[in-house]
Amino acid sequence: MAPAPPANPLSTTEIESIDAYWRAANFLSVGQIYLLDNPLLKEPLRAEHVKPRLLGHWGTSPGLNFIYAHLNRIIRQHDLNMIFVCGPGHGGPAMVANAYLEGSYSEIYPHVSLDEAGLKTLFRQFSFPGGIPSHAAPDVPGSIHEGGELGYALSHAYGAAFDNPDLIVACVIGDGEAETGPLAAAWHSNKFLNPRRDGAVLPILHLNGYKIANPTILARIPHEELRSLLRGYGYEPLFVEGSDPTAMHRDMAATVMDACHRIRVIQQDARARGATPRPIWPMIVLRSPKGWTGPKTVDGLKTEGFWRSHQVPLSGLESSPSHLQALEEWLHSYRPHELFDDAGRPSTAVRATTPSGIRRMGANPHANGGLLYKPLDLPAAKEFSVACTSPGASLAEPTRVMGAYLAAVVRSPANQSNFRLVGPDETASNRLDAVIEATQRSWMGERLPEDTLLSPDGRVLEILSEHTCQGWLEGYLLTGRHGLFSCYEAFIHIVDSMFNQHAKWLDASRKLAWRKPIASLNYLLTSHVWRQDHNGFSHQDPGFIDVALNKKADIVRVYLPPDANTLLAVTQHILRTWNRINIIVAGKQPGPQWLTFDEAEAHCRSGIGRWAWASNDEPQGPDIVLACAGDVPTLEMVAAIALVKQHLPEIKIRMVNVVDLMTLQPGSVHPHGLSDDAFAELFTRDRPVIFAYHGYPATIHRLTYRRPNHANFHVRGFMEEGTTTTPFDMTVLNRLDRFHLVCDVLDYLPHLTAKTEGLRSLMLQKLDDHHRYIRQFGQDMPDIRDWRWPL
Ligand SMILES: Cc1ncc(C[n+]2csc(CCOP(=O)(O)OP(=O)(O)O)c2C)c(N)n1
Ligand SMILES: [Mg+2]
Repeated sequence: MAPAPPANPLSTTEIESIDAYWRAANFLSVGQIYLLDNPLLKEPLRAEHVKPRLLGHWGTSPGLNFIYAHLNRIIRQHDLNMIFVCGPGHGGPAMVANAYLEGSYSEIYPHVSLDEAGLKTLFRQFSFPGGIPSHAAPDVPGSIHEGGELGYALSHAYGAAFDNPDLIVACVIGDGEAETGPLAAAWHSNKFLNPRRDGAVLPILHLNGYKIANPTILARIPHEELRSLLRGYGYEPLFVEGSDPTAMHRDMAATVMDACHRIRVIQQDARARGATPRPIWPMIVLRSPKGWTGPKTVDGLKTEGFWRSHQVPLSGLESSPSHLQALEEWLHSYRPHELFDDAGRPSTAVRATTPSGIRRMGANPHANGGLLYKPLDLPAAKEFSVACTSPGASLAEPTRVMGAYLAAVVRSPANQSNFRLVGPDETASNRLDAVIEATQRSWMGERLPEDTLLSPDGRVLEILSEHTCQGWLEGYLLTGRHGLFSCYEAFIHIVDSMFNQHAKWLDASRKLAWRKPIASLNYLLTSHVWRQDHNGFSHQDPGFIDVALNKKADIVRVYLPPDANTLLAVTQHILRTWNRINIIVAGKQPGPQWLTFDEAEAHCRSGIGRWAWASNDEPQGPDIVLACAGDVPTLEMVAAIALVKQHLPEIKIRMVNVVDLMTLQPGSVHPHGLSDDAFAELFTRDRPVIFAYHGYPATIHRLTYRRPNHANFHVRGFMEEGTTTTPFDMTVLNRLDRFHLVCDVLDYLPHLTAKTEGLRSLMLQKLDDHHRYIRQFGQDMPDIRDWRWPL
């Protein structure tokens, strides 16, 4: 138990000034939702002063304002370095109101000045065409969390706190949000937070009792059950409950002080003694009415302290004089004339309660992480490359090679608090274990003598919650650091929606000059569709790429390195990029090494290219183009080419490998897209193209449908045929194997029919042999397992 905090009851004057601030923030929240004009109510309120469409969320806002006011107080009192993660991001009016009152808003947006004209702009712009969104979106100073899609506040908060020893991340969690799976898992982040090295998270469960139209679960379980639940998650919940403002200010001030005191004691203890038993961190449960201080009833129906206050409690104002009057009374209840002077400036009493400079939560650089961005110290990837004396002569496990490189990245003293690897318990399985050996896994839980590579100081974060992994990494990146998320390809779909949200965040952020670029969100998707033959159908899904392609072209990159050296070159590249989402799909199983490191690097730079050693189309040009993207499709295509060359050497083949999928899109759509001329140069204007692709065939068509020669594209890929079988059989089931590919070549070069029937029968025979062999012996035929590029 932490020693009692110093007694510090709020004086009457302090209560008055904090209440004035709260009233001002509430007034500004209501004003933003409702008013077009007459911001200081200098005239009687008329319907034309009110917005024609009322869009926003009132219910959560007074609680958020209350919390913000009290955090401001503790920041000022102890000069704390604190940011605010607003789980109920629909409380955008509150976030904006607070940034405005503390002055950070007008510094960034001078046209929203601290005067009457600025107030009018502030009100008008909210949820208004050409104005600002209704949530805690990137345009809100101090926000790293939009909160539109609920569930990620706590994992974002912890991500921000890792490796930021001085930072306290206050994280408001809606009691509805707390019902989501991602939020439930994120409570356990405290098992990974090291008080010696990391900052603190102060969760504040906002128990306002309701969601949109329902009570919340946590508000309707007995007090003791809630306390036990939160204690079970490893927190000491401190309760602030009630609705009387004066009593609540007093309680909240004491509780916030208690919580911060406990945090300080935990940190001092850990940092002075060096010991790191897992602390029981404090958290706050704020039980206050939803829509607190709003209309108590509307049309006779309970509104304050009920779900009816969630959005806009009073509506239809143009046709309802009584609602208009209720709004006017509601606004006047905050006594705006005491809070703003005649010119519309917040009063001295109100302004006196806010911190100054970068201690203001809207101006804290951690919430604009690009300001703190330091490039990674990257070792030369070439030193980690594998020998390649001739194409396909040697084998390598691509992700193991990448792992050795990442281990060097985490070992670099310059990167000690600047890089994290996250994953859902698959880092070793994905053969990145060198990173774990270099730094260990982060673990604050109990450790047994037989445990290996678990340490409070470990920098690899593993929790079996893809949501939490993603949230941590996003929080880490948004506060200016770097990282990589490695995941089974099929299960990355679990975070499809989080990916979407981050892509939207990046898209909106890059339009704001004041938001500085942050490091890219990097995914390594491995144990991919073609190498999950042991786990079967549930583990076979290449569709994340398609989710990613829906996002704006300039945000997303998809890399399909065909071998270990190319994976290494891509890794080195992506770790230097910013404001992107980079997706690498690469296998972990031993595979042929096709390119030297220098060739791989050049291949990555162009993103696509003809592989001369596999082609025989010069000087006269190809009869057919054989293209591939992905390590397994590349292997099968190269093997198919070997068969064609052996049996029909007169066929002129051009082999094209795609490592950067975005090169296929027109240059007008994606910055990496080839020009149409360059595309036609590679794929010709009239030759058949057979394309062996890692994922769903339609994706290649989608990317190339406007390209010259698209009508001649024939794509093989995953056809949703999966099961527990051999690796080669997976390709056969989906007609991506070398034998089917040879048949495709024969099909699309019909003038060769007379000479090719023998080869076709041989291929069908091979497929038949394969079918029988694997059923008899349980593994692939030796000439498949031991195949090497022969030429
Ligand atoms: C994942 C997700 N599901 C549904 C919604 C729709 N939604 C918006 S606000 C809300 C209720 C939130 O309640 P709570 O977290 O208690 O926030 P409060 O407004 O009460 O502070 C819901 C369901 C959402 N935004 N995100
Ligand atoms: Mg709620």
